[in-house]
Amino acid sequence: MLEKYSQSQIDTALAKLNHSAEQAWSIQDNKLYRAFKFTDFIAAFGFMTQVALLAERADHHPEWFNVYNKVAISLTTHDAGGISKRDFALAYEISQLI
Ligand code: H2B
Repeated sequence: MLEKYSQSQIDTALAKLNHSAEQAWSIQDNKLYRAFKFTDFIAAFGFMTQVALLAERADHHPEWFNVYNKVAISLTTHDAGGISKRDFALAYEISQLI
């Protein structure tokens, strides 16, 4: 069973994650959240396909929302009842796609 991160662990990991990110990840509703905007639906869906492959490989899956060229991703660890290192690991890999 994975340990949920404390507030100070979240703050530290978030600062590290956002170090080189243009659009920052933030905490929304106790989840690790980031919104992405693409040129069109095909670009957005292509990104989602890449994220799906990462998620399946990690056995860690996003809650997400898509309309046309917008994708919003929320990450949480159900097993831990909060945000864990698995969310930050996937968020980092997602950031690398951009
Ligand atoms: N994804 C996310 N975001 N959180 C989880 O706790 C989680 C998951 N658990 N994907 C995984 C699947 C679990 O249900 C399987 C059995 O490993």
